[in-house]
Amino acid sequence: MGEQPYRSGFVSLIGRPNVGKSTLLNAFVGRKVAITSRKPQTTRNAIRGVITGDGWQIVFIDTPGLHKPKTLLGERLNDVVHHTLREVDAIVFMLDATQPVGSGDEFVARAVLNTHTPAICVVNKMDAARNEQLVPQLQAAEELGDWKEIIPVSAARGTNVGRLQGLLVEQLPEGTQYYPDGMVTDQPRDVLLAEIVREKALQLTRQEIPHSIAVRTEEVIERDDEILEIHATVFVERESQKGIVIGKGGAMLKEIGTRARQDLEWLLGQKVFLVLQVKVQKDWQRDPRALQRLGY
Ligand SMILES: Nc1nc2c(ncn2[C@@H]2O[C@H](COP(=O)(O)OP(=O)(O)OP(=O)(O)O)[C@@H](O)[C@H]2O)c(=O)[nH]1
Ligand SMILES: [Mg+2]
Repeated sequence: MGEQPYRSGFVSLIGRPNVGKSTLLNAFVGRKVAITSRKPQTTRNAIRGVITGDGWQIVFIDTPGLHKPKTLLGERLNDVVHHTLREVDAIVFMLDATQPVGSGDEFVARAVLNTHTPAICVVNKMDAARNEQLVPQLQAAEELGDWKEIIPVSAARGTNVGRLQGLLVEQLPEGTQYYPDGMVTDQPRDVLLAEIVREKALQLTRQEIPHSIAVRTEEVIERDDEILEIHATVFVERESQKGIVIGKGGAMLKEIGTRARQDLEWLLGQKVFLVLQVKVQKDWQRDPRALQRLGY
């Protein structure tokens, strides 16, 4: 018997907003590389997460939820999805087990099937669905398209994530190892820092504010006392939003900072001193130059 060839490839996670794509990415790599939240359109960039096994490597590409765009930012997010769809070896198409399959899912399914790339359908959040809900959902998934497999998963609990990984490895072509052993993401550190701050801001704000928030890391200082000093700016679109994000007597901004610092210290294994400021960048979601400056 000859040696097994090395298998490797790119797999994108696709679905409408909030189905759990980023949660699944984190479950695969075993670390937070993508932020998650209950608010739709959390993810704004194609984030790579890598898992390396014995004789294989999967490079996952988490994508923004595909949706009907209302702003230039929304259009950009959809462009990111369509772009990644063209360059992957396999696709994980995701549905939410707790939500009826609707036109949003049909729209995404069509985009996936049009690529003629092997696609596995994941029905996520099985932990939150009753059996009477899950069975018809799996049937609805089958009617949506011609999937290689349909598998119920709980990204939050890790149920069936290993099985899904095995199915994906089978789809990979022969290839080379793209990333060194142990590397789980190519996301620059400064981007991850800003994203963690944005995640906390999303958790603590509501209505239109989560969509209006962008965060940029301004400066990171490795201090002599081993503390990592991070300066970041939270951008909002209007003066009124600035007041809300800062909060009464600065309480909101302080809470965002405390939560972010705790996560960052845990992620980096280092003490962190986090300095946040809030700035208005008027209507940045619709402004091409502002989008560019904010990395979108
Ligand atoms: N109960 C349950 N909740 C989940 C599961 N997976 C994700 N969630 C929750 O669903 C919400 C959305 O998860 P995300 O991972 O941010 O979803 P997403 O598809 O990346 O969303 P966008 O980036 O906005 O497109 C979060 O509140 C998650 O905690 C799961 O398996 N079970
Ligand atoms: Mg996401």
